[in-house]
Amino acid sequence: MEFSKWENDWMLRLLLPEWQGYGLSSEVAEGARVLARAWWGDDGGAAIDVPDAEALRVEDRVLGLESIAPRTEDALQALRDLAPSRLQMIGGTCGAEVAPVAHLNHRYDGNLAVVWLDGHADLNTPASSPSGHFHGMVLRTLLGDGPAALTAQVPVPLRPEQVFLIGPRDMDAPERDYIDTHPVTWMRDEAFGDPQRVIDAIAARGFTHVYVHFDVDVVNPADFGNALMRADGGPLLAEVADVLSALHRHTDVVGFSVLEYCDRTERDRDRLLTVLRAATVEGCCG
Ligand SMILES: [Mn+2]
Repeated sequence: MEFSKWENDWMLRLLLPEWQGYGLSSEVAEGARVLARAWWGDDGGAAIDVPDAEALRVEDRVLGLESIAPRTEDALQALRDLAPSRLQMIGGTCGAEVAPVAHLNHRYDGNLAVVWLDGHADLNTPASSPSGHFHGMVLRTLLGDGPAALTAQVPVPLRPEQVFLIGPRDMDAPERDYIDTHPVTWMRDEAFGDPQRVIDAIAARGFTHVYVHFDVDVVNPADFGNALMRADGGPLLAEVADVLSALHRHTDVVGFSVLEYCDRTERDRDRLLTVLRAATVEGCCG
C-alpha cells in the first residue's frame, strides 16, 4: 500500500552542530549550520540544539562527556520518535555519529555496512586516546568499547565486519592494533583510484544497506582547506566524490553524514556543495 510505504520508509534530514566532540573551538558548529543552509535550504528537517559556548571538563577521561552524553540521548530519543528509515546528517564533529548510526543499525538489525571516509580511524578508547577528545573515539564506541555513558545507549553495537575504513592514514598505535586484530576492512589510495573495490567489498560481506560517514578531512588538506583536522596525504576531493557517487548509485545508502566542515573559504564551500549535490542526485538521499 502506497501510504504505508510513506509511513515506514522516509528520510530525515538532521542537523547536529555539536563541537564538544573536539571541545577546543566551536568552528565546526558554525560550519555545520552554514553547510545545512547552503545544501538543504529551507528543507532542513530536524535540528538538535547545541549551546555555542560551554565550559567543558574531563569526565571518565573524555573531554565534555557530561555535555555529549545527554545530547546523544536526546538525539536517539528524537530518532526513536520520528523513526526515519533513512537519514542525511550534517554534524559538527565525528562525535555526532553515535545516534544516527546506532538508530539505523538497530533499525536494520546489523545489516548495515558502515563506510568510514575519514583521515582518521576514530578507534581510540578513553584509555588509549592521547587527547581525550571524543571525536577520535566514536567509531570504537559504536563497536561497544567507549565511555559507559555512551555505550549504554547503543542498542545494537556494530560488529567489526560492518566497518569499512576508507582513507584513514593518521592513526595512533592502539587504533592500528585494533585494525590488525579485528576483521574490519581498511583501504587507502586503492579505493580512490577504483571505487568499485569498495562496492565489491561491501557486496562480498553480504550487506544490503549502507551508511556513509564523510569526514571532510579524508580529503588531502593540500586540495581542501575547510576541514577541522589535518591528515596529510590522501585523495583529492574529486576522487572522494567518485567514491560517494559510486556508493549512492550502486548501493542502498540509507544514511549519509557530512562532518567536521569549517566554513573558511567560499571556494571550498562551493566545491563541497557541488560534490554533495552530484553524489545524492540519483541516490536515496536526493
Ligand atoms: Mn573523524
